[in-house]
Amino acid sequence: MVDAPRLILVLGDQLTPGIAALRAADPSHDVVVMAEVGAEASYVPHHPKKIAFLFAAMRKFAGALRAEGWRVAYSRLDDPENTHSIPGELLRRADEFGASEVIATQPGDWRLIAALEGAALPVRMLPDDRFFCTQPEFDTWAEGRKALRMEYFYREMRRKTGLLMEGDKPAGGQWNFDHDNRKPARADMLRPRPPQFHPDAETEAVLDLVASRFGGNFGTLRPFWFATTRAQALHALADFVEHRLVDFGAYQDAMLEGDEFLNHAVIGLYLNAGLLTPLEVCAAAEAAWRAGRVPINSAEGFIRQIIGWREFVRGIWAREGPDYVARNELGHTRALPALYWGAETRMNCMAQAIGQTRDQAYAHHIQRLMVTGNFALLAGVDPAQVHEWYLAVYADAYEWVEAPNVIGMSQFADGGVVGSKPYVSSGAYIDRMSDYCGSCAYKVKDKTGPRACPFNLLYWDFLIRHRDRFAMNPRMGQMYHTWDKMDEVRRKTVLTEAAEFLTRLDAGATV
Ligand code: FAD
Ligand code: DLZ
Ligand code: SF4
Repeated sequence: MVDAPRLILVLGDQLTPGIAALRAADPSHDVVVMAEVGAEASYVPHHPKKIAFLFAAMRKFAGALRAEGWRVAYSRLDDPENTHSIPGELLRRADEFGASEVIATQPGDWRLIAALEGAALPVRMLPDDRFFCTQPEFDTWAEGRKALRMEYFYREMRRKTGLLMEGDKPAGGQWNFDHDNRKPARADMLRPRPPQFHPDAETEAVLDLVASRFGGNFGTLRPFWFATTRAQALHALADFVEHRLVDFGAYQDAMLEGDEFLNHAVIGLYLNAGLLTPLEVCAAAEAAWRAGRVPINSAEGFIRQIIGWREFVRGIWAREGPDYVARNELGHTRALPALYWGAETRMNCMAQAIGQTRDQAYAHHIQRLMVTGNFALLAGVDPAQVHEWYLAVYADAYEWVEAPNVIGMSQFADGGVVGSKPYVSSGAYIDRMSDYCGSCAYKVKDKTGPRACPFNLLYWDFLIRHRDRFAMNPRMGQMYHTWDKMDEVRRKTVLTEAAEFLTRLDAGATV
């Protein structure tokens, strides 16, 4: 008698040929299970472009596995037998193939880990080893430290990977070149944009499906231009390294109206779905620097995002556990304003960041952190609602990477696990780094009055509401000092106008 096959689960963000579950499988015997299911497509109202990207990439990955000789049981969303959950599809396939065991790679979402642990058949979950740093290594690094700071972790990762190292010294004599970065950008019609991939017939079929099932979700589906295969994603990477990496460092924090991508790579969605590996991405950037095609501040700044921030947040997510997404250290309870879902706003920075999020399922780091994230934090929005919004609207969003960035870095709802102080700013920062303020209905220079920039009002309101917590923070003392020196009438006006603004926001007025 032939042994029963095992089911090899490959999730939508596990589209990597060498992923742990596939490595542990026997292609001549086992059955790969992939499934488009309602539960995954609707745990948050994902942007239609995100769903289409994943379904198209999943279908093509399944085709590539079949071409290599794998047996793949693929469930399409509209298969009549589809049970619409991952455990349900595993049970159905176990019945179909006489399998009694599942091999999976650990999902990047505690909800799905719990679902697999509770499945009515045994699931062997292997660690996801597509990261430079294993979880035991991260835990060893974190053990006994008073605070976990990315910069020190990053240096360990440089040493471990050997990226941008000269012997045991950092290339160029410094670990971090950010003092050369953070320049505002000027509008430039000739700035090269990321390549656009024309949908083929298979992707078009997915687009029709997504339009009919998820057309009501926030977000524009067409034109759809994302890469959906590894070959296309590699092309997108090469295009970035050739055309945009050169000025990545200088303009990584800049924001410009109508220029959604600037010098960013726009590869997060490919990395997180598994179409690209972090090593090949970093190696390509390092090679460009060694060949003298890009400066060290750009290569270093870019590689730091990947072996530093990306690995750091992965370690934090795994270490902090399932309750992390429910943390709310600052006790914020305001409902997420309707403008996040596209309701009209007079704040040009918010309209720009949210408008491009609707159209492209993309905003770059500083838009996420210093515009939409900053506003939600200053306004005291419930972090769980902020977390769900970010998880839904970005094509690169999965809990393991989104939650530490939102709950931690952006909303300070973890009380300082990810960052040492909250990322808050008045309108001045946005004005310095963007061209948004020039065409805004508000005046960034106005601190009070009918056209005062809401960020200016809410900034002080936030700091004063949380004075007990932050006044002793050495990096924030100066702000309280500035407030205390302000004229008393002015201080009162700021707080009164901030309260009025928040009342209008809660009432659903266009702000
Ligand atoms: P680039 O700016 O070109 O950077 C290159 C790569 O570095 C990215 O593709 C990404 O893989 C990595 N990277 C950069 N910053 C970070 C970071 N802080 N954490 C992890 N990786 C990073 N990134 C996600 O991948 N998914 C998310 O859901 C996500 N949510 C975020 C929410 C908030 C509030 C903030 C402030 C940041 C978030 N980020 C998230 C990080 C960052 O904004 C995106 O990785 C980046 O904008 C993706 O675009 P890009 O590929 O053009 O990145
Ligand atoms: C995000 C997503 C969506 C929209 N749909 C599916 C799906 O139908 N099938 C699937 O296997 N994965 C999907 N995903 C990705 C999962 O939600 C993801 O694997 C988990 O959130 C863990 O990161
Ligand atoms: Fe945003 Fe204020 Fe500038 Fe308007 S004035 S774009 S609200 S920062």
